[in-house]
Amino acid sequence: MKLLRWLARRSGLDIRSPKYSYGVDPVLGFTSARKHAEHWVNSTCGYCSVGCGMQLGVKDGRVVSVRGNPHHPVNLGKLCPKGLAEHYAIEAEGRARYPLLRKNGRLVRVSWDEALDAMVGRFRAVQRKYGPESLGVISTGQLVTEEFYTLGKLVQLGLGTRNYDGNTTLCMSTAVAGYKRSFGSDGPPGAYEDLEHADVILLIGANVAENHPILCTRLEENKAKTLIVADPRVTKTAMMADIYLPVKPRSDLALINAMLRIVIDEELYDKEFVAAHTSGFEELRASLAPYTLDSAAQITGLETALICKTALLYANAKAAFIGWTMGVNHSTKGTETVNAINNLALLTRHIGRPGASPFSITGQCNAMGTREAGFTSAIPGYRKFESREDRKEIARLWNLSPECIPTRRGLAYPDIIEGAVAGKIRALWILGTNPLVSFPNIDVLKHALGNLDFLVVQDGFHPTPTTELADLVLPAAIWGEKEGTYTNSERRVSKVNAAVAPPGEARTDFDIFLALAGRLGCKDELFPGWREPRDAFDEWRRVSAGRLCDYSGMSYAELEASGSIQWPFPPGSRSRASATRRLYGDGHFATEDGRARLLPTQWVPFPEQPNAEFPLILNTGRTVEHWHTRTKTGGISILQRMSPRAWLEMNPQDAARLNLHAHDRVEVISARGRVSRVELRITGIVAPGQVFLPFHFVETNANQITQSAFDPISREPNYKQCAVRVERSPSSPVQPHRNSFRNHSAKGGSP
Ligand SMILES: Nc1nc2c(c(=O)[nH]1)N[C@H]1C(S)=C(S)[C@@H](COP(=O)(O)OP(=O)(O)OC[C@H]3O[C@@H](n4cnc5c(=O)[nH]c(N)nc54)[C@H](O)[C@@H]3O)O[C@H]1N2
Ligand SMILES: Nc1nc2c(c(=O)[nH]1)N[C@H]1C(S)=C(S)[C@@H](COP(=O)(O)OP(=O)(O)OC[C@H]3O[C@@H](n4cnc5c(=O)[nH]c(N)nc54)[C@H](O)[C@@H]3O)O[C@H]1N2
Ligand code: SF4
Ligand SMILES: [Mo]
Repeated sequence: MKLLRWLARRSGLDIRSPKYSYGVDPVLGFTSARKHAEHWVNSTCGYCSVGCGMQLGVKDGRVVSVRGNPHHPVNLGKLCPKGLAEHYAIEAEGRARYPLLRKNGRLVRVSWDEALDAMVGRFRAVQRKYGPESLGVISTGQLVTEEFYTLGKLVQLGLGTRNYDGNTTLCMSTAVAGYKRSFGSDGPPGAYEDLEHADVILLIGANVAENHPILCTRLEENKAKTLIVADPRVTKTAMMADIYLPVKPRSDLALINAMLRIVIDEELYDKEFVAAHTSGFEELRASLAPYTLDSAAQITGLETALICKTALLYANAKAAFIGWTMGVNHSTKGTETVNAINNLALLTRHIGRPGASPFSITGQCNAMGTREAGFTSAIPGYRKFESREDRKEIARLWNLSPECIPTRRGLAYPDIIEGAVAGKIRALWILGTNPLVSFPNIDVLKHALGNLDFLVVQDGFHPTPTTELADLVLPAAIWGEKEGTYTNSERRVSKVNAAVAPPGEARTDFDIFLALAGRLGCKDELFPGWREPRDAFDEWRRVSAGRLCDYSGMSYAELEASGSIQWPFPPGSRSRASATRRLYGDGHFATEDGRARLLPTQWVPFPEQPNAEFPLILNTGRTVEHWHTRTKTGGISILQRMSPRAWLEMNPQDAARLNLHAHDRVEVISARGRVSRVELRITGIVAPGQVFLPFHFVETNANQITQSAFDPISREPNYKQCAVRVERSPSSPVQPHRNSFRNHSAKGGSP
């Protein structure tokens, strides 16, 4: 009981309140409050891509509680701390309630009619003056698939601009590009249950213990595995490993290439599979010449014996799984690193079998949905802009002439921002993302947004650092207030349901899109008779038929009944239990010749190496309690109290050299700017020469100092390395920061 009281206090819960009964979550030891709901609504968690099944407890028209859905195959009733507190986001302070239009420099409340008229009027005026492509749109991985499908058609065909991308380019575009290059299509080939079947699991730059916590329960189920973790930082996940590889920042590509060389030199590869199902073996072999054990040891900082051991364990495993996330993707060499990972899986045939997969763990709840249906970097259904057949087919499905379908994709996210800096993008619509906190090298972004004629921001919260700069703010419903589907990292489609109505005059993104289509005069052509998300889902099922991401056998009724379904799922597919199929089990890939491509890759040092002025390497990332820019979690006291502010991790050797002490306030300075008054943590979690800063906190914004360097193939930012120096802050008293976004207004979580 004492422990319970302590946990409750720490979590901001009043344990004495008779309104609550308390239970300790069996997985995380987290105390959960179960208010007495009148009824429960099945849904899916709206944070990370694990896609846990949830039930929202409703009482008197409010969501008073959530609990894990015991029947959902992903989580079997478990939830992590963010999931357990997600309902507090619905009533958190700072929800956007009314459309706001800037008049005489101030945002003032207007009607929806005035808001949408202003948006269409201004967008069309800009497009008339500067051309259709002077309009840019930046979306997200956090809407439902039905909304992504609708938005894609609306932007590409209704608004008529190709310059449309999402925050997924800050996140998953590297994995998408890597999969397309190696296998001919996007789509993670494996399933979460592979974590239970694999005998060797290699996690590269993936801190699942903080960021995909429920996946850890899968890892724990598998007692027979050897877990290998490659991360420059001794994360909670690294602490779970049997073998920890403390790689130097951005040296993974050299490590994997050395492993590939060992696999080939020792003839540990599957010769039959390679001959029958891949192309490019000889070019790959030749490209590996520089990656001797000695050179790899020098680049990675790992002992040669450790590299050897890792290669042999992986190659000799019955089924080996490689999972990666942002430690790989957030790099100018990200796509090539994904290709090297795929090379390794292909040579050893650790793909398409139970336990065996090269698996991108993904990030946001529905990053997969926008990849499948979103019409940003591909035509819906993983169709290619460049393919005449694909364009003809989609035009036929949509009853349009093939000339309407763009023949190439427009600008990627960073290039839209560059376009605004250059004055080519003149109006921008940002929805479901908060770039003023999340985009690298923020000053460039501020400059870009300052250049625009008109900025629309559509968000569930206001003010946020981005809505504050808007000319028009559109208030959106969020998770808990809307219906549709999410796809998780293992291609599992789950139903999302509304438990309550949105606050004030906020509307679902879906409703906003249809209202805009009406005003643009394209509603009847693009969305004939549509009224609800189900209409979009039904069309998407037809459009996805026969594609890798085939939804055609699914229905809302079946999703509700079975909890979730993995694609591909054509009509007549077997029941959910037996539908956990893997891609490429037959050795046939989505390339023109059906063979997977073995691709040569080359390691180079990361841009902006440390130097005399900026001697430390800055790594940025996440913590379990917070979600990205904290619009959702910053107002939840249960989470905010656990992690109230940013910190900088520094190795004791560096701290001693700089004469810094634990809890000192420090300045973190790069060639682009500084982050002020961060609390110093002195810890061996980071190696000498490296520091780590979470990016969640706008008042100490890591992206004030990160660099504008992007992967040339995927356009993903190099968030994980830049050169900085650290100094003790001047000992002035702490001033409340102008932008200390909701740090002092945390509500929710306490009864
Ligand atoms: N709690 C929480 N969970 C989340 C999110 C959140 O905001 N909060 N966001 C979700 C989203 S959108 C995403 S994309 C995922 C991200 O999930 P992760 O990728 O796990 O998250 P990060 O903390 O960004 O980075 C992962 C790790 O990469 C390591 N790393 C840095 N440089 C290198 C390198 O050169 N090599 C290697 N091997 N590793 C390196 C970092 O030290 C860090 O531990 O999390 C999702 N889940
Ligand atoms: N330095 C550094 N920067 C990073 C990263 C890093 O590791 N280091 N990680 C990058 C990665 S992987 C990611 S994914 C990005 C994430 O960066 P962002 O996308 O900017 O982060 P979020 O806070 O998730 O922003 C989502 C926004 O959508 C709003 N919202 C929520 N639900 C809805 C809805 O249903 N409709 C609408 N219209 N709005 C909604 C939220 O209030 C919030 O403002 O950050 C990137 N930035
Ligand atoms: S692991 Fe991810 S999906 Fe599951 S409860 Fe936590 S945040 Fe939600
Ligand atoms: Mo992400």
